[in-house]
Amino acid sequence: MKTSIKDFAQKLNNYSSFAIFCHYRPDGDTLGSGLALKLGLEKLGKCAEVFCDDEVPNRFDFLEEVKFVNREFFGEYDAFIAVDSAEIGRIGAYQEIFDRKKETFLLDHHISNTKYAKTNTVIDNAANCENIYALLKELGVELDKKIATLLMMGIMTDTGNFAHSNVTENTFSVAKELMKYEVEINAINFNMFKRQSKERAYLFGLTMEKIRFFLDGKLAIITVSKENIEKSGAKSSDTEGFIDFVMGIDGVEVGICLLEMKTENYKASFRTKKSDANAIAGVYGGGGHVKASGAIINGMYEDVIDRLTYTVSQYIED
Ligand SMILES: [Mn+2]
Repeated sequence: MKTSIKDFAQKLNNYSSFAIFCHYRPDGDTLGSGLALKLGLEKLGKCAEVFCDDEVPNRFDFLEEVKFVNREFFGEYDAFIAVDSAEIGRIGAYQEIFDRKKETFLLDHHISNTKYAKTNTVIDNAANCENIYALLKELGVELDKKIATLLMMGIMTDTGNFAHSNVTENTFSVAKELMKYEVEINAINFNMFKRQSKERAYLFGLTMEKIRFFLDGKLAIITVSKENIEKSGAKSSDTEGFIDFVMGIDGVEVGICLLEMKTENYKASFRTKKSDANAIAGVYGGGGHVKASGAIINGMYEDVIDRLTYTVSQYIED
């Protein structure tokens, strides 16, 4: 069942303590969503804690609030809220306690969302932080610089600094409101998009050296092997953004990044210019957005490449 932001806010108001869950491999949108919601609920006199079943990358250090992200679960709460997480599996190890809880909410922007909570609100905005903004407005929360910075971080992350085609009038109108609170967008840009470790730079080189092209150069596949992660000293979370580089290559319509998680187990990220990335990921039981999606694929490396090439050949549009 679909719930409007208004009904969602009304239901939330019935409770006074919340555990908020961000997705693993946390990004600016999920952390911005979770932390802004925590600060907003606290302004209403409620209690809220943020949980993420993963390490928070160093680039979030510029935010004082990042210390409020917990990895180990603790405490008791009236209700649970999942943010920016299309499937329950995205919240990692917390899925079991989430599933057992009666009072659950989710607020998300992925069209593939499986509506795994009791109260589900999915609005197809560019960033989930646009939805959190709408929720905080509905709850009557007065924004401040901290909340505005967190929300702007989510919007800038998921829109590639307002440059992706998912940007709408709403994106800009929320951003305009947030700018009233002196958000330092240069700091967000630097920390989200520019800053990197030496290890990441090295892994980037190792990965791009082995880029492979198929379907007359319309499909580009990069593979981040466990071996190269070890060789470079980088972390698997450092690969975020690699795929976006690939999409800038002349003639590439579909880009895939295969991140080797375990032997014969890959996390595939899909990017497309015109083709349906959600449909391509769907073949492997994954999903996401029309131009950006993901799936987990098992199999021998060359078989995975063959299957992916075939799948993309079926869905490619040019
Ligand atoms: Mn998001």
